[in-house]
Amino acid sequence: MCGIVGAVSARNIVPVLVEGLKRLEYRGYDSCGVAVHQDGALRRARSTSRVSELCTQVKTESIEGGTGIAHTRWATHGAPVVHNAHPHFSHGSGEVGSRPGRIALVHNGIIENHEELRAELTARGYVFASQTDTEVIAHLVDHHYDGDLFDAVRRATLRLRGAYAIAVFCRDEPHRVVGAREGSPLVLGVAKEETFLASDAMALAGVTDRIVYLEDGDVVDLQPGRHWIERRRDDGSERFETVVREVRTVQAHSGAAELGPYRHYMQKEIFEQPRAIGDTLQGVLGITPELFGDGAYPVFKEVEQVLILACGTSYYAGSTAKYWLESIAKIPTSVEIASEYRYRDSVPNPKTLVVTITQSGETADTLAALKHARSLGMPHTLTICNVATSAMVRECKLAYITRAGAEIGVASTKAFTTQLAGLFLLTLALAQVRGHLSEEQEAEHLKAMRHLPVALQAVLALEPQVIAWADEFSRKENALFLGRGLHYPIALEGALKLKEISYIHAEAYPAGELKHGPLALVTAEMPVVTVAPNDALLEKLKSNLQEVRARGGELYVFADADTRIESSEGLHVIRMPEHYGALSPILHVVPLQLLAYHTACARGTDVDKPRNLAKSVTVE
Ligand code: HGA
Repeated sequence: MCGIVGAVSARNIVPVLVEGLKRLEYRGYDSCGVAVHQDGALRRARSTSRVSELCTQVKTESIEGGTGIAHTRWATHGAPVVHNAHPHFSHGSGEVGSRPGRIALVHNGIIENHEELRAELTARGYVFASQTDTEVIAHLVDHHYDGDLFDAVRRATLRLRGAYAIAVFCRDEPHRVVGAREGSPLVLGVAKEETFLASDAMALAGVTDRIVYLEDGDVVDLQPGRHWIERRRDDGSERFETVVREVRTVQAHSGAAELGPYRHYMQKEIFEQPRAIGDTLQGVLGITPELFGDGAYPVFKEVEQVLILACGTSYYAGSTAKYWLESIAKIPTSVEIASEYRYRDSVPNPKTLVVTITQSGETADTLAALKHARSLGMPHTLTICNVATSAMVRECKLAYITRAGAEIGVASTKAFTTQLAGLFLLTLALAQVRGHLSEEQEAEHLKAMRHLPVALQAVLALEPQVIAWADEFSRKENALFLGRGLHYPIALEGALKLKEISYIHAEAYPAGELKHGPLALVTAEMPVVTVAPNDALLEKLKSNLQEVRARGGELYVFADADTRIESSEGLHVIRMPEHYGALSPILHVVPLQLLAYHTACARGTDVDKPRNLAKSVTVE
């Protein structure tokens, strides 16, 4: 989702700001901009095109300076047009028109009380140049400014409701940038004679690997080579106190990973799954609760149920895990969409293991749901997350870090399968502690898990067969996905992938539900994709397939090797190379990813950056 980069330095920092934006580009955005302090004034360039275009613009307009901020925006309030792009400048009364005000600001998040603040600031003579919620912050900082930007930002944040990460500088203080965060990620980059700010350490790869993770309520003062952090006290006093946050050395990883022989990052990431799963399981020599952190054993022993909180693809990983947790670990499990859970009345049980699933660890809805669960008196928290340094990992007591590596494609693939691997380990650990895992069963499951990278390679070899189907799919406008049991969430994930990147309307149903409604939709124009593993429900699923065929529907079946479903008129079968028991969702989702990918390619969509979507959803 949208990104922030800021810097104070003695050198011209514009190339660093633009390079930082490029590293965050993969997350999706609809406009971008940069502002610097130049010759005693604020200067900026903004664009609704790509960052490369912004780069040309800053060169043409000779925008240069040592103090600056930059932003990629994914619009929440106000259309994606240039005048809504960040940075925003304050326009004080009497300063409108050719003379911009003195404050420049970028923001990630949503200001919930923006209407009230806008009315108040308008009454004070401030003139708004955009429809964004963000612009109120620029004016508010200006309103509180009395020669000390740090103080003005501190005071302004006390008025803000909602979520924000901001970076601000002022015309009257040429060597200073101030940042603040509440609910949206923000990090500080420390270097010898310069200091940086970014929404993700990845943006600073190449300039510094010394990172400070800011926390909610922090306001930070950046000057060349030094910084100062204060935190809003949580005693309701509206006072701030100085804090020292640890400077960590992080492994510099670049978002701009090489594409290699692949056409898109999504394709590359689909093909990286054998490696990603292998890395995620590396070091797992046996099942033990401590895989999830010190102190996991007493928690696993105490809990009576599991509550999984997640969004999007991660929610489907959680839905798959529910089948595992109830059948293998015999523990009651519920799975909730994070944004729903936090706003509904629920009945908390303190003996619940609250499990959050998030690729980035910064998903605003999931973080808020976690805090809600905790506020209801459920202290046992665990996350399955791909980013060890994320807010979610810091918030949860226990964690399993998946090792998918940076995922650039907006549509998640390797993050999903590695989440499933982490959730399967969690199932086994809970089963063990609850006395439902014999040593023999443990050894068998571990053997199957270790074989996953090889099994995944064999599934990836199906790509040419999937491409042949994708060509037909690309001419359709609707598709139905069916699955049963633990493959129902896989059908949901397959439909989501197709929607996200090919823009074909797709829905998934548990196969048994077909006759209760969606069968009415089945015609020759509605391809029906079915995940048909050879499990206990196969015979039932075969009847459901007949129901579709009898109505002239075209069936596309991913069948296990030993199912006796043969291709015939209107029935297309791709045979999966192996039958994989409980772990088969990890294999079955792969051809669905490939189907979505190649269908999108055939339709010519922007696969890695599908319209309206963004990676790492850091706003509610
Ligand atoms: N609400 C602001 C910033 C949006 C954002 O953080 N997107 O990820 C806007 O609409 O400009």
